[in-house]
Amino acid sequence: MSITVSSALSPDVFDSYLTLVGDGDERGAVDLAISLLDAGVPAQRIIVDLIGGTQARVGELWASNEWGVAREHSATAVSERVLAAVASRTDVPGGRGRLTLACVDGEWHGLPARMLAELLRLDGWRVDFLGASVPGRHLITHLHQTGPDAVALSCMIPTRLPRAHAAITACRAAGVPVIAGGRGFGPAGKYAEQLGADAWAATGEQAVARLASDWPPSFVADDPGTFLGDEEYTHMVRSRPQLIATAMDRLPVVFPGAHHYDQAQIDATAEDLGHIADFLAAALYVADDQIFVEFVRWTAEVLRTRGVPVSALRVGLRLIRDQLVDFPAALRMIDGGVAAIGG
Ligand code: B12
Repeated sequence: MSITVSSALSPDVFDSYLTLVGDGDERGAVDLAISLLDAGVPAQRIIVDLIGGTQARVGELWASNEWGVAREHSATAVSERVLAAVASRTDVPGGRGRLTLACVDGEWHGLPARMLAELLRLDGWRVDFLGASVPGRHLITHLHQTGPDAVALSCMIPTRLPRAHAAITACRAAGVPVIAGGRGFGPAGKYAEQLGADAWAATGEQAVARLASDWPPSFVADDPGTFLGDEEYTHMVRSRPQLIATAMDRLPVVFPGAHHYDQAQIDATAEDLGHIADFLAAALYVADDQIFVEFVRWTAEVLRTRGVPVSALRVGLRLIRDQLVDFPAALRMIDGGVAAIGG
């Protein structure tokens, strides 16, 4: 395939790439990306615009139920290989310093972090990429072994914020400044600041610019303490299994259709209740109702595209709410979520 630079990232290229990853055509997708590189398209544009842009589209196709989970997984796996192929064909000078990049414990969105790793590498950093879901203590061990200039911490979903806080606190205690990123840190990175990160960047390219121009940071965040959770948060975390088990027991009483659920439906329901508990816990941790309200809104939309009535979500929320009558902030958050999906 021969592509000129001017038309390199035309809509046709995006369409072709989406078709290739949607077909699980690893070879074709790699060939397309390499032909772009050969035509002079900067690796950064392939990473951010083509791979990143396509991943966003993959997310929409999954959310609207046009693509199943397997197709999303396959497309993501192909893009991981494309990213690796692009990286292996780019030489960079190095010399900026050494940096550790990790996803927060329980955070499985490894590809956005990997994209950032390659962008930083292209800018001359030596990057130790630790991948998805890195337990805090192993991250710290790695810091002691390698002595990096910075830690870049990726968090794509807010449920991981309490773990992000623990990791940020431990990194700073080890004397290594932290740059945080990923949409889990909230609009304009507000939770990154709240949890004591030294810096935040919205995108990989902004992170590259920030680290190139102003590092180590002149501004040092206040230490917000090692734990922000209050009694309600602690209760949510400790009683999570019980909350879900009780809700599952009561489900057929308030939702008779559940009597006929097969095992897959039972598992899916328990998983959904788990998400309710996890998002509620995260919202309590940073004391921001919006995390929970947005989650409820998003879940209602995902269920709607799958033909599941919003009443099913209301039932789930009520089953959890009934068990939290002594917890005013949790009740307020659940009520806010219910109101967001129309009472
Ligand atoms: C692929 C994917 C997955 C895959 C990830 C596989 C992998 N190897 O990465 C799997 C299947 C594991 C997955 C699981 C889930 N996912 Co998912 N996933 C996606 C999807 C479709 C693409 C992710 C991606 O590659 N994005 C591409 C890059 C380009 O995104 P980006 O944000 O622009 O990345 C840049 C910045 O974030 C930034 N950045 C990232 N990290 C860092 C770090 C630092 C330090 C800095 C400075 C910057 C930075 O730099 C990146 C490069 O520019 C997104 C949709 C989307 N729009 O992203 C959903 C998405 C992220 N997932 C979502 C959800 C809800 C989930 C699940 C909870 C689903 C579920 N019900 O189980 C689980 C959670 C799993 C977990 N505990 O982590 C939501 C998150 C919404 C939210 N914030 O609450 C999204 C947004 C989908 C959606 N619209 O609803 N997912």
